[in-house]
Amino acid sequence: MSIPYFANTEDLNISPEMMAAYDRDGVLVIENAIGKDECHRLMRRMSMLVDDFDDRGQRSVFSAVSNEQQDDRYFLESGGDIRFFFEKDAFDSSGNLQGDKHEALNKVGHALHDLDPVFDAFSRQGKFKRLVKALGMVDPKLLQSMYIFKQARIGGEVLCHQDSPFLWTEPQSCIGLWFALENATLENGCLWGIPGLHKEASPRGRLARVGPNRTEFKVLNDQAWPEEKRQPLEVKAGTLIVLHGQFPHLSGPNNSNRSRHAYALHLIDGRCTYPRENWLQRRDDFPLRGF
Ligand SMILES: O=C(O)CCC(=O)C(=O)O
Repeated sequence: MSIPYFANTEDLNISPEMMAAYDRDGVLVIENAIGKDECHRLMRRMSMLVDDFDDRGQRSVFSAVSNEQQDDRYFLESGGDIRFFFEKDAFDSSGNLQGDKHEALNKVGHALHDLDPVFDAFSRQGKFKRLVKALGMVDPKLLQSMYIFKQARIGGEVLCHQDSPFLWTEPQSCIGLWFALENATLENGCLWGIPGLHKEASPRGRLARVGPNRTEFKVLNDQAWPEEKRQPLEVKAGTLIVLHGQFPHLSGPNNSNRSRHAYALHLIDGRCTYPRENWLQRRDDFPLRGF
């Protein structure tokens, strides 16, 4: 059965059919969840943040083509900051940035929703609060935000993964809200997912800090993902894809000449324990906030 697409009902109200689809598949696709004006507002704001970013300083690459950890401090301390990560193919063989910085970044994260007024106002809308509460979150906290560029031609592939291993809580509670800011197609690297596997007893792995600047990905279940069951999630700009923390998902490389910008916000339930070993930590003076 293919993953259904739902039209937005007023203010993202969740119908019993939507609830049943999320429970069955671990993913919920809601078209026109945000307006084109909102997409453009976030894109314009990001463009201004990139204008202000000095690309001659820190140059950290983000790649999601293996479980290899990103053990640099720039990444590990990004949970409480707005940091910029490049595509690996943005550099030539001598390490020089090729082209414009606006077309070289992989993502910006991970506290846009707390530190930037435009992303804060977007992320803390009542309709998103009602949505995650309807899906069972009692005390939603906004943990992580990422602006994902999936650049034309160099936008890297994201291997099949779940989000809970990276945003572990006890018990598990992570939900991802992934907003397409531009059309996402097979050509420019739309999301894909494998429905139903979120019902497994536990996430298939866990990323944990094992030293001050060192993390390790511990495999808890080494079965291969049944990739033959994966389904493409081609969507129009303005669509929201709600991802259960244990929903396996991926995206292909972008070989086209069109970018595929997206904004992803991850929430956890404040009633759950958030371990000190998680890679993403915040300073004590910068606590997690809800809506
Ligand atoms: O946007 C993508 O290509 C991947 C996003 C993703 O994996 C996530 O938001 O968890």
